[in-house]
Amino acid sequence: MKRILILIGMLIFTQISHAGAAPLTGGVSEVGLGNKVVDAKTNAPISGAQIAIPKQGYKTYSDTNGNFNLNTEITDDTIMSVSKEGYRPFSITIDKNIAARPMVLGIQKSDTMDVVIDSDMLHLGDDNFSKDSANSGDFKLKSTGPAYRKTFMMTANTLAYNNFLVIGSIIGIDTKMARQMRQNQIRNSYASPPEVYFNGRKIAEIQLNGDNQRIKLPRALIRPDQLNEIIIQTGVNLFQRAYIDYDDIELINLSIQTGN
Ligand SMILES: [Ca+2]
Repeated sequence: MKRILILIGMLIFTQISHAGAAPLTGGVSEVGLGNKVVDAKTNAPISGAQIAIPKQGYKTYSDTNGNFNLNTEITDDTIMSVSKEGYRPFSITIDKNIAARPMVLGIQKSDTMDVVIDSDMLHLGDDNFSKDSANSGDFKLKSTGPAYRKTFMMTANTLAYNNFLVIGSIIGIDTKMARQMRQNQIRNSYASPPEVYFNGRKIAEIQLNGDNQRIKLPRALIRPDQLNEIIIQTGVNLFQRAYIDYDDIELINLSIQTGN
């Protein structure tokens, strides 16, 4: 089986530009203030976008100038999502430091070919995890078990394009590589990577946590004008032999997008 290594796109860093040069009132940095949602292409401010911290059940909206404040405390890494009709669901993993500076979030207009598979926060695993796990502070949802499965339609004209499964954000992966990248604090164990199946074939392993991960769907596997199926199976702790300890992970914003 061909192993496809998915690296975190640097996209997140292009999409968040810290407008930190302009100090806030009095030069005092106040957490969660001075953020903005803009159109990624035109930079025009976007009003009425919903900004959510799903783990906290926190929601707020951008004002007529696209501005919003996060009136909630961010401690550990957590997923923040932005949604607005006509735009692709957007999410980024933020932490205390990122939240402390003004964030400019560029969101993209949705494409008519986009297929939104799921925009809910999903928790895969068994609710048994170490506090040192990557982003463990973020786990609040009950796990739906070790695998996520969903069917969706793909039209015949998608065959004219490259199609990608896009995962908006994913946290909690405790692979060896995630440990090497210091995405978690676990010293003495690691897990196998989550696996992605498309129409019954494994198409990827996800080694790292991150935002906007894109997995190419092999064209030959696409079933045009029929239901297609995606399965995401979380990994297992490779150092726990007494029982199966699934790696507890969370992800948000699954979609199919065309691209290059
Ligand atoms: Ca577990």
